[in-house]
Amino acid sequence: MKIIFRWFGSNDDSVTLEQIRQIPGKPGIAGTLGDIPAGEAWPANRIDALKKQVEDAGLKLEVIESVNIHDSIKTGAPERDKCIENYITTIERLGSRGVKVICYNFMPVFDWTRSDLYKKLEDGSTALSYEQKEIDKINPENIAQTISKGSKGYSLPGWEPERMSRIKELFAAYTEVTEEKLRDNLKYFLDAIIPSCEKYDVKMAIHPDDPPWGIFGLPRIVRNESDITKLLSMCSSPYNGLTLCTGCLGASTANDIPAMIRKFADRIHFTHVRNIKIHSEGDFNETSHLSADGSLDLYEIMKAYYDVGYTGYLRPDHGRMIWNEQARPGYGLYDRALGIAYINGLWEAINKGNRA
Ligand code: DNO
Repeated sequence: MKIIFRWFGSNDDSVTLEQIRQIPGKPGIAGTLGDIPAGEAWPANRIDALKKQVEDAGLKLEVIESVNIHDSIKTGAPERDKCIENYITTIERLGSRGVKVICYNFMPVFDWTRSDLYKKLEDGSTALSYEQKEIDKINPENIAQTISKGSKGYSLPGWEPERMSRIKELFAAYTEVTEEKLRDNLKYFLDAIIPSCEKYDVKMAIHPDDPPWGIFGLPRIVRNESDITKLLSMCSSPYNGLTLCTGCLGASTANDIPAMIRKFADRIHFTHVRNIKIHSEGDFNETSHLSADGSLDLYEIMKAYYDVGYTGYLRPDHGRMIWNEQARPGYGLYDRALGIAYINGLWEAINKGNRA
């Protein structure tokens, strides 16, 4: 496996490349150009500048998280063909500069959703949390304001103010989009882009819906094993793959993460490894990565990756805010660096134990 660290760029991240370089094992970077609106082609000079910046810091840029999908592609609106053409241009530009994996999602309107970005845990740290009854109280038009206000000035991935200002319009665009249509639209997108992915050796890695159940009446199609089986079989190229996010899928007790890793092994190109504490179905908060702190067994997860001979990319995911760090919710340095140290420890122990 190749360990990497998500980095939002020098204007949008409190963590620096120099800090990342000092994390044990010197992870690579999952980078992005977050200011380029979904639907536009990423300019070659911007990609070059990002790559140079990462490489000048002694790190590698082989994963992009994310190249976002324009809503017209998800709803099947007429502008989708232009947006897909631009997406292909982005794939070609990224691939010819050494990018191997693009992480993306196909969630309507919102990326991940939480009811609290700073839930106080009993040790005084804070973490992202999700309580269904709080979500049910919210008019989705206001959740955008609530979430961005709570983010202490950081723009949140998938919650960009420009998109959220069009939220009414976006909801309206999805009224006719059933799960079946959304799936057809994903297939249309994949059929169009995968030949370029194959040519430029760029693997697509879809991120599951977070949380992995329906919210606000919007359709969802990447929630569980059956959804994933459908999406992988709708386009059988290995370039149509997964970002297996343990904490995201793991929020539903019906999802057995080690079993999913074993089942989908050859199509997992990227994994987010994190832990969550489930209080009851539909209510959870994020925790440190440690198995004992949450509901997921990280040893069993890493063992499954070891057993399938995982060689893809892995990153720690959402950390808590600890030691008074001020950072983008979920994306501080300290708790994610602890996560990497722990994951490396599990991996080394599994590896050496296996040889004994
Ligand atoms: C949350 C992330 C997601 C992920 C996107 C991929 O923190 O895991 O925002 O990057 O869903 O497009």
